[in-house]
Amino acid sequence: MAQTSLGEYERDSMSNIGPSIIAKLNRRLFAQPNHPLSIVKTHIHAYFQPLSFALFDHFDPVVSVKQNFDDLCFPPDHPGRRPSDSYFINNHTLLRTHMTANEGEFLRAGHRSFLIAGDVYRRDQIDATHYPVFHQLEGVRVFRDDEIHESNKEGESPFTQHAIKYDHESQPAFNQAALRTVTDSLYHTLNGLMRHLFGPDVPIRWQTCYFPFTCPSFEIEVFYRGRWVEVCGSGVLQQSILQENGLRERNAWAFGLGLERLAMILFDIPDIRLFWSEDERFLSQFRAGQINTRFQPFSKYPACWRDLSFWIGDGAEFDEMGLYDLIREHGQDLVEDVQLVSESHECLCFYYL
Ligand code: FA5
Ligand code: MG
Repeated sequence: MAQTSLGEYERDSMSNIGPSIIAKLNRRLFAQPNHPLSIVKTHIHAYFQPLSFALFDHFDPVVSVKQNFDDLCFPPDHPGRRPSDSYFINNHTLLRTHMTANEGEFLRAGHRSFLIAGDVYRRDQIDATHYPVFHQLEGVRVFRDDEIHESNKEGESPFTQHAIKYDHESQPAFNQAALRTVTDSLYHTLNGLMRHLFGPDVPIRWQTCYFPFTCPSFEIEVFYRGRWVEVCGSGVLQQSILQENGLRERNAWAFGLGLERLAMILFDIPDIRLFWSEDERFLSQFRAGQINTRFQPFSKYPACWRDLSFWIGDGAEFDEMGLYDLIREHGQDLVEDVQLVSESHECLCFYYL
């Protein structure tokens, strides 16, 4: 993928992207195989691979207003369209606010089961679970007509009756069998993914919600550190979107996962800002393919190592506790660890940080 550069775009009264966001545009966290976001992405792909989903990533986050909003049935007054909520390059162009913006081009290229992952940008609140740049992994599955069947009640998701009752009015071309097949498949596929990621014991819950481009729509939340964290939006794609992209098929589901939030829960990473850290004390904790890592907190101060060595005269006693007191007097609590690294009969060598 070529470097993203905003220099070639005209600016106008909608332009609102500052240097701190521009600095994030080409960071490519996915390009680091040992980065926790890459590890989560790869682990999700491993779940979908046997289901024949292809994964695409590394593509440009610059999209048109048409791709990000118009084509996805966002109403004209939707808050996401405002410069207060999204990062606009100009009146027609912005940094995508979700990966759904790229769905259409993959549908038009003929893909029917696919994952697309990338960086997305939103003006958002400041706290440990929100950041103006984050990563989403989107999945889409289009159903052939011969895959629609009257499913047996046993496998039916708790939301299927809800979906049938309320949503065939807003999507009139949907028949009940289609709605049932697609909703059940979505429910079982994403529940399976949550178990693949978190095992059987982590509590998850589903809620109905609203997206302009899906109906019915659902969110998944995971219970973590005493509260419910939203990790996924999903739903049955509006049939008009499939038609606009030239598909003969009428039925599809889609979902969008927040990769930072999944990685935070999986690895016990307490703050979303850590994903942008270039500090080895963060990066060295994670290895490609390992999902059982638990994040070990480290100082918020940059690492700073010092070596000390002492020559001890013949017959002299070395007062180790005296040394610790001396270091504490000078360095106070900034000194986090002091270790003896080598010892000979006349020399002691310590380092501290
Ligand atoms: C969407 O972005 C929809 N495009 C998802 C979707 C796709 C729905 C396909 C239906 C079909 P939402 O705004 O809820 O939905 O974001 C999806 C996930 O991204 C959230 O569940 C959350 O895990 C994550 N997320 C949202 N905002 C932030 C943020 N500021 N920082 C970190 N993660 C975020
Ligand atoms: Mg949401």
